[in-house]
Amino acid sequence: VWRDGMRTVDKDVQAVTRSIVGHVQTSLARQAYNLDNLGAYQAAALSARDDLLVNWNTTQLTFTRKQPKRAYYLSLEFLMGRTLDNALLNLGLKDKFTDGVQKLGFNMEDVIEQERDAALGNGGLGRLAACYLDSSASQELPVWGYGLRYKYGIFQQLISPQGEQLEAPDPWLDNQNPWELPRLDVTYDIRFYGRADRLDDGTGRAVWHGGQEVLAVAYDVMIPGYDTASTNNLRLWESKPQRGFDLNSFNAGNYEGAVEASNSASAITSVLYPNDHTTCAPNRSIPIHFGKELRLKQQYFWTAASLADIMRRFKNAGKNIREFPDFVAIQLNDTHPTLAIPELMRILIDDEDLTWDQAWTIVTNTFFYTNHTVLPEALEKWPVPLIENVLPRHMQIIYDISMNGQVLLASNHVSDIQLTAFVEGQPKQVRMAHLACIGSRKVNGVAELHSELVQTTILKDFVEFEGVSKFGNVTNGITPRRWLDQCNPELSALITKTLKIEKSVWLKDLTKLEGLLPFAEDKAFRAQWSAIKQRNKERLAHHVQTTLGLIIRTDAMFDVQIKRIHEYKRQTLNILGVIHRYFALKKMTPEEKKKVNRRVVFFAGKAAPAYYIAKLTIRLIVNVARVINADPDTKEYLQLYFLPDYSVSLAEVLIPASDISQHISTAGTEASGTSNMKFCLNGGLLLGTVDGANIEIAEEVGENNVFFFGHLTPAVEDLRYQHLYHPVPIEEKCPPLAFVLNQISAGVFGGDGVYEPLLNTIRQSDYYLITDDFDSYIATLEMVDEAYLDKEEWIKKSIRTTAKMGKFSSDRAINEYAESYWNIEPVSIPTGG
Ligand code: 26V
Repeated sequence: VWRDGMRTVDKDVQAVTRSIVGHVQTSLARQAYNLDNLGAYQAAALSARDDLLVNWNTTQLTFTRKQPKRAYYLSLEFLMGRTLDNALLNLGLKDKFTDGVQKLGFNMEDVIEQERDAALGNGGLGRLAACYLDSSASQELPVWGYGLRYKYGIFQQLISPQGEQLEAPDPWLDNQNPWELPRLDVTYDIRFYGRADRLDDGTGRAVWHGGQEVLAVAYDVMIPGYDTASTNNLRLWESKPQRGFDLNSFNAGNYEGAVEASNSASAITSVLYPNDHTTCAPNRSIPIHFGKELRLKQQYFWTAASLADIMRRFKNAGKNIREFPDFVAIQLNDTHPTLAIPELMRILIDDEDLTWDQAWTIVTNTFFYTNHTVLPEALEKWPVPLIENVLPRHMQIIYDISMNGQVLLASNHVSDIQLTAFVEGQPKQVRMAHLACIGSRKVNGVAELHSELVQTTILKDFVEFEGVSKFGNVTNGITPRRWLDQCNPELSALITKTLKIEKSVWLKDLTKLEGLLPFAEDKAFRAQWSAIKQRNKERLAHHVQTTLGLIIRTDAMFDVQIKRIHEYKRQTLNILGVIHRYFALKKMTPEEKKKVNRRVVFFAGKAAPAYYIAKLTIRLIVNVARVINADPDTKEYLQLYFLPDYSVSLAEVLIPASDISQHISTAGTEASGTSNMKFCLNGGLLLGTVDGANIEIAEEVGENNVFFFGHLTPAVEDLRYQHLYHPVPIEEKCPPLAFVLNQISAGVFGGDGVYEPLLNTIRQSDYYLITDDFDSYIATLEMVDEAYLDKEEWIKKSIRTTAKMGKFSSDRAINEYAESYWNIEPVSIPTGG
């Protein structure tokens, strides 16, 4: 029996237990009576997978039959987190499975916790890709993801007794992965190095030959939509040596040579690169060359395999190559897949015999490019000699694209020929954002302010040249399925009860949350709302106690900053604020302290392994925590924790427990932010700068429900200029901050001078404007305290915030891409399997 296109009601609890026990015996080859939690998880996952597979098959069959235009989301990162809970909720089977595993003697929460996160991403960019896959499937849009199947995801973070970050590999595939389907029959040969010889037949074609060939093998991950049978696909590539690789060396007795060739092929998809926002060392002077070639090979391996696969599917449909853009849209998630542009040119010219102009028309109608940062150190540039060596044919094509752009310019009487000369510098480098821009149909940023900055800074020349209509904005979004229903089940249930509509209605149209607004005035409702927040704090405290052995008080405001550690995100501003508060508390009389708002401050986040200043920031936080939490004068009023190994599943516990969260980047630096949306959706208030999506959140929830501080974007450049040419000593500019810095230097938090390089970034050029924003930050923190002490008013703000978050559903965002960019439409999937 199917309901609304879903197979749910038919499957009773008995059928669930039967299926799970069946998998215990036949798939796991174990006995049900001595099963542990891990075994129960594996069997439950395999059972859920059976249900997903039925829907997945129907969906793919429908696409093959109907041949709709499809969109492909190319992303080097997909930060999926855990799958079981999400799959069961989307299938509508959570309750049945909860009962079923209980009948077998297990607790569902413990079973769910056995799953390791799929952590194939660094942060916001990768998690955004995961949210977009959920929304695409939920809205029955024909969208496939393409990425890499890294053997090791983002490193595991350990904190040493000194407070240093240590990195350990993340062997996430060690327990087998029930969510992937190896497609050993879907493979492509990918070439590297060798030579590209232009044919002298006047066609511009070339032959690329020799070098190394590596095999790409497909692994498919099912992406279930919510409350629909529609189940999309995420295809991840693994690199392997070709069969019969280097047989010559092997036969000649050169076993080492043969093994080396094999290792170098497997190396391509062995590990996710952990440094987001840095293509070179963060001190902006020492470029890191180490590993650059492997990263380029990752990018090409993945784009070439994906394009070959897309092309094969297109051709199987029997269409003419000129119709390619009518059936295929390809979204470039940042510049990482930009090589797809010269690669498609290569296929069309060298393999399909098209002319340059014919090929260019197809390419520029197929690709769409999303920019995710304007920070100069994060913009990808590849040295020409490196590309020439690894991808000789692509370097020729890139030069041709650059030259053609310039011919066009000259014929348009544009004087500044430099414009599209995106191969520039000494040594020569290719600016990938420029290549992505010129090769795409449209370009977008990820929040209003950011999209504006893209058009006025890094791609300014292209706006003049190509017209502003090529450029747009799609403000990021988050899936309310994972980021409310799954992570905060009690709040989800209260919302459903209060709105008096089915859960599936508001989860698919999040603007329905506005119906909560009148209940902000309802005292009994407020009591329920705040009781849930309290239980979520206790759930977090329990989690921290069982995993870290720390006792956290829950009768305090929970203040959270969780994100990658980076100077521009200003965790330093936060920790300096904490230290300031600590000394203020130390000076208070017992009477004064009684009026203080109790605070527990949480940090979590990873630092890129080579990012020295970010690692020092972690060390400072950990050591300040050690002092503050042990100080009998203050520990009742202020606690501080750095929770190690931040992940999607840790976020799912932290976010629902937060009263306030901090998003305090220097204005103009955070493209959007997405955790800001997650906190607000869960009724946490926002303390932030006028940056990224914070601005649009404030527009929605009203400025009186957020806490804003700090200088605005237009002031930033001037302030930096002042720092360099008219520096004012901190003692004069900001005495409270000078005091805090001096205490750290004096060793109050230990360290024996280790923090000096971190402190000097502030004392010297202060690129991220800590000295300019500190006073308004402290003043705003005091306003937050005051507001929190008025409990009823605070809860009202919390309810109003959740109620106005409808805009930030990733369903809205993905619809904007589908309609205004890709031109694709939903395909309804027949029920029945
Ligand atoms: C850049 C690089 C540079 C080369 C080495 C590896 C690597 C890996 C990732 C990146 C991407 C940096 C851009 C990024 O992650 N941007 C974030 O995107 C989020 C989703 O749009 C957005 O919410 C954040 O504000 C933005 O920082």
